[in-house]
Amino acid sequence: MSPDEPATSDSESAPGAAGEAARGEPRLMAAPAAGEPMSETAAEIEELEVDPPLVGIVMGSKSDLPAMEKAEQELTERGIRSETRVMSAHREPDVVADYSRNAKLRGLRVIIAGAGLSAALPGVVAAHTDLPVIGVPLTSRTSVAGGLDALLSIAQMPPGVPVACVGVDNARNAAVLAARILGS
Ligand code: AIR
Repeated sequence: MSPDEPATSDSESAPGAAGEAARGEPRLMAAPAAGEPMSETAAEIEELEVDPPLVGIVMGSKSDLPAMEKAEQELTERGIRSETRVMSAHREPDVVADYSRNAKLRGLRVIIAGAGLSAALPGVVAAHTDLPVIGVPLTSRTSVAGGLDALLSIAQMPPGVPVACVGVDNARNAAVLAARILGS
């Protein structure tokens, strides 16, 4: 087998397997030979098994980082693994959709999403995953009424697609709530 070929139970790559299958006997998976590189899928699975983050912290802009760092700090102090990403529901909708759809498979259990202005991010994340989503309404340079714009955007979700909403700029509370959801 060439190093690029994936390890399969294909009868051509496992001599005798076709005959065994025809006799109703179990077919063995062809394991990669010693020193042979792992298939891409096997490598991905191995990566998943190495203590994956439990909480995803996402935000609409780099300018949100000073406020959202408080969530990461709180989780770290509690010994809860997290990852932090910047992605805008309006500027990069496909990135947000992909991240949210894959979150559960990657081992995430809760997502904290912060955004300012027309803060669609938490709602869009919740539209693509059934993981619990905690929204953090943020103040921004051009906020209206001290962040009321973001607060309403996050809290006023349509029935059936819930987002928990903490106070304006209160990313720390989002982390405390995530810890309670995780039971730790
Ligand atoms: N934002 C970014 N994409 C969609 C929204 N609602 C928010 C960010 C940030 C604000 O717009 O979450 O709070 C301003 O972003 P920026 O990048 O102009 O500083």
